[in-house]
Amino acid sequence: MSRLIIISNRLPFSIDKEGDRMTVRQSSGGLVSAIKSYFEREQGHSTGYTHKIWVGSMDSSLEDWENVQKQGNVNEDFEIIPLFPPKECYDDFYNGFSNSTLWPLFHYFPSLVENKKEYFEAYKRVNQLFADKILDFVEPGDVIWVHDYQLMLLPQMLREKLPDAAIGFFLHIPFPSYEIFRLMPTNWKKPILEGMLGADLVGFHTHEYVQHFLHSAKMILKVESQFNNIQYRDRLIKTDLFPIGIDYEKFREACIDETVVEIGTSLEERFYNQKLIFSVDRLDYTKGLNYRLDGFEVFLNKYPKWREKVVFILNVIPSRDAIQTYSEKKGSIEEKVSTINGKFSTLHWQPLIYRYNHLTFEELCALYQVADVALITPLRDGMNLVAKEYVASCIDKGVLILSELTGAANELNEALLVNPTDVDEVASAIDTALNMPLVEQRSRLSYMQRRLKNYDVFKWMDEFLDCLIETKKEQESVKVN
Ligand code: GDG
Repeated sequence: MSRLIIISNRLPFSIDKEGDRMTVRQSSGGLVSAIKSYFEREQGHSTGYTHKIWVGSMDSSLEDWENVQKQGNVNEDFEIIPLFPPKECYDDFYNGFSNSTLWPLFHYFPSLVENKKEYFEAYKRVNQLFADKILDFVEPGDVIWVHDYQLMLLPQMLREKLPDAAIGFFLHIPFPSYEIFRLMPTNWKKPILEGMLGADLVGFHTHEYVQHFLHSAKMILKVESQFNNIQYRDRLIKTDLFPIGIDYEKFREACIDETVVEIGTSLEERFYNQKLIFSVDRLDYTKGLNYRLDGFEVFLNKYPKWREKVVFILNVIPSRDAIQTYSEKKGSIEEKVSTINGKFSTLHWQPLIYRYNHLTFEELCALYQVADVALITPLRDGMNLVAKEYVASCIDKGVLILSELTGAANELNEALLVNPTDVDEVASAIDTALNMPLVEQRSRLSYMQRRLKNYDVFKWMDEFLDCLIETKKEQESVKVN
């Protein structure tokens, strides 16, 4: 049995320091919850890996990390190997190249892209630090799985030193069309594609992202593909779609959790006789929050019969506030929220409840359960797990309004799919959702729930890892023949 090494930019927790007291705070986020669920799954399942290791960077010092370990505050089902990149270069790597160059470009916001040489230099440097760290402890037979856009150069850096290792790479965000990808300077886009092709298996959420990647590889690196397989530098590399799932049972079990039920009941009492619309997103321009608020405003204007009968709970999670575009976004959302509330509120009713804070897992599940409608309308999203979690959490009612520009829209066809920039369409979808008979709601939910149950996060990880091992075998048989 081999060891599984997961590599992501961040570890699944961070350290909070209050004087001498250190506490470990679990991070939220799609990648973290997916892999943690998989690692924690032991009862009745076998992951097939005897030893699991998670490598990621920490924003605390080595000293804090050692203290937290001494205090026995880290109690995970896997070994943790932290990396401490120097602060000055981490900033250009993370806020710079990762989130001001790659993120806007890959989400089709080319006007927000900042192309700065020092950002790319820092990106290379941090990817190399990850490579050096892994090369320190990797052993023959280890299976290496690199995650996401912050580490696109890493597979090739590892391949140079580990020609036979099993290396997988998964991109959690969209891979854009060639016409967008080619906007990146040549001396960056080539190493990025080559970096990804250092892996044996390159995975994406959707068929479109796979095709976009293959097209860019063909146009930029002149490599041909056949049935999603690429022959590059004498190596066979596979690409395929692996749409990430959720821990379906965890959300179903939360439906009967005492705390979740308690919070849900108090929400129902508070909003007695009113319909609830809910959304939760990181604060990000890709999430389409301004358009969503415009859509809600048009809805209140066009369908006045719903005034005083509907409340929209908009929960926004603080994110990347060191980047100017993000901090500006916060101001414009808050302005719009207060305009809508100022315009439509009565003495007894306020249409929007806006929160800028994290929710506990129990609060999140309770909101999923009591919400009559989830309004999830990103302008682009690799997948969007919130949509899947909402559907999984609905018991006997619930309508999902989902942007057709999310990866999740491919699987959740029974949702009301909308173009997120078409505010009239969003407004009319809200009205349709609120009027939808319960029988139809349940029927749509049951189709989607069946799909989410069958292809959950465990299946996602198993399929990716099995495919990686199969690819290694195929490479061997090609060599022998
Ligand atoms: C990438 C891609 C892709 C959110 N707020 C709270 C909270 N969450 C949890 C949700 C969900 C996760 O965070 C967010 O899921 P996303 O799908 O939006 O993923 P990201 O991590 O932002 O990003 C995305 C994903 O990777 C997976 O491949 O779907 O397209 O951008 O699990 O439940 N959890 C708690 N409190 C919150 O306030 N407890």
